[in-house]
Amino acid sequence: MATVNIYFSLGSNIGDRKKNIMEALHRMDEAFGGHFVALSELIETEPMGFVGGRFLNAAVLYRTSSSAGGAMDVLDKVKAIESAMGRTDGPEYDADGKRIYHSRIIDIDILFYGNERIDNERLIIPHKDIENRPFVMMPLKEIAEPSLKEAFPEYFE
Ligand code: PH2
Ligand code: MG
Ligand code: MG
Repeated sequence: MATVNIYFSLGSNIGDRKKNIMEALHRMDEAFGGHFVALSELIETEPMGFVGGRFLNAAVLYRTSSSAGGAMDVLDKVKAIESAMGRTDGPEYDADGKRIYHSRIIDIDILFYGNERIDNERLIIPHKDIENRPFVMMPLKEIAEPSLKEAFPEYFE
């Protein structure tokens, strides 16, 4: 069976952060039809780009059948999990078009979807700015397989 590797970043800075991340993983296992392949340590980080509580961040790898729905379907699934867990804020921008961030129960971001590069109104992959976000790159480097480093060496040198 042909498979695709999907790397995600997880973050929570409201409530019982560890429980939120564990619940997200449980829901992702269900949504993607199997247990994750690799999970990084959960690291505590200062919020970057806004004022709020400290985060727990992690990276996780799922391997799904490549005949499943594709990246947009994965996006729909993680957005549904965020909503089901009580996240209400949508993307918001300031007058200069810069993203405004809010504290959140759970954030699930798709970092890489196989070797695909995607850029549409809803989804940019590889995820934007990750090379400048230690809270993404530190956990990701723990779980990145050789195939990811070969496909995207610019993130791992
Ligand atoms: N997510 C952001 C913005 N800033 N800072 C930390 N430490 N962790 C995050 O997950 C995070 C952030 C946008 O999604
Ligand atoms: Mg995010
Ligand atoms: Mg997000």
